[in-house]
Amino acid sequence: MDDTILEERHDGVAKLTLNRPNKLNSLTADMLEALNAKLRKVAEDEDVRAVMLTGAGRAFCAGQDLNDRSVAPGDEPPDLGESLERRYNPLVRRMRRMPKPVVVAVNGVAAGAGANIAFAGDIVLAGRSAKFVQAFSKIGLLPDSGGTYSLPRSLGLPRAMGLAMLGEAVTAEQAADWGLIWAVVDDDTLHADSSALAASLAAGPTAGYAAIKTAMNASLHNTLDEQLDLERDLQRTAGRTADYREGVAAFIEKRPATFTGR
Ligand code: T3D
Repeated sequence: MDDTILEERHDGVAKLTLNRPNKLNSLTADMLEALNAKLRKVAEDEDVRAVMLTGAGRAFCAGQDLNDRSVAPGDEPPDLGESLERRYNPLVRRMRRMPKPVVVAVNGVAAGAGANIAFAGDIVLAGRSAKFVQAFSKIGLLPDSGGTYSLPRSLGLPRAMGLAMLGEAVTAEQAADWGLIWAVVDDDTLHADSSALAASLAAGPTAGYAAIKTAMNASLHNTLDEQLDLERDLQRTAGRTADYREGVAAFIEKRPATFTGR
């Protein structure tokens, strides 16, 4: 049985754990396919109202497993474009388009695609000892898994370019200061804090969160007029949900809302 991606369920949360700790959870083709399959399943499962992604051991993820990329002299090099097209790009699209919140708990180093997969989460918490490395330039590559999309937008071009070219590690504190992640917490409490956050999101207005994701992600390339139109359309749909009705009723009755995700 393949156990490189562990799945647990609690409180409406599907927790997925990258599980190859002795190789810093670096990603093989099988692992990426297993992760894609699990994300596809949880996206469709109405009992899952939030997703949490983390790593086992001392790392979150060291990116592509480079043992699978070593080429003997004279051999054909691997087609990295195909690897991205078939496995990494679908993964990033699935996270960004997942119609429910994705919490990423970065428990240690996140390097190469591992860093950019973390940044594809909606809310990223990192343990104080975690670090982020755009390791690609060290092996002659450019940031992938959405890195060249998300980094300039989060950081501006000068910092994005510096990280991509220099491949220097960014500490968790610096990542939070620079706006790459939501927050830093103590290593000891990362798991509990991330699980509690994911559980609280899973008890929230799921359809509203999906609309927030759609609007926020679209804003990165839309004009103001396009964005205003999109907000109008999404708000029309949100205004017809049971959760909106419940949220308003709870406010008026001065009680906590009980959201069902519908
Ligand atoms: O190829 C495609 O399909 C295209 C897509 C590409 C996406 C990418 O992600 S390309 C970038 C690949 N990742 C890297 O270049 C990062 C390589 N790793 C590192 O730079 C360092 O390991 C870290 C900065 C992540 C951590 O450093 P450190 O000193 O804490 O640990 P370490 O000693 O280097 O690694 C511990 C073990 O994990 C070691 O194995 P060993 O010697 O104990 O048996 C090391 O070889 C292994 N490991 C770490 N990263 C990878 C890896 N094994 C395979 N692939 C890795 N990426």
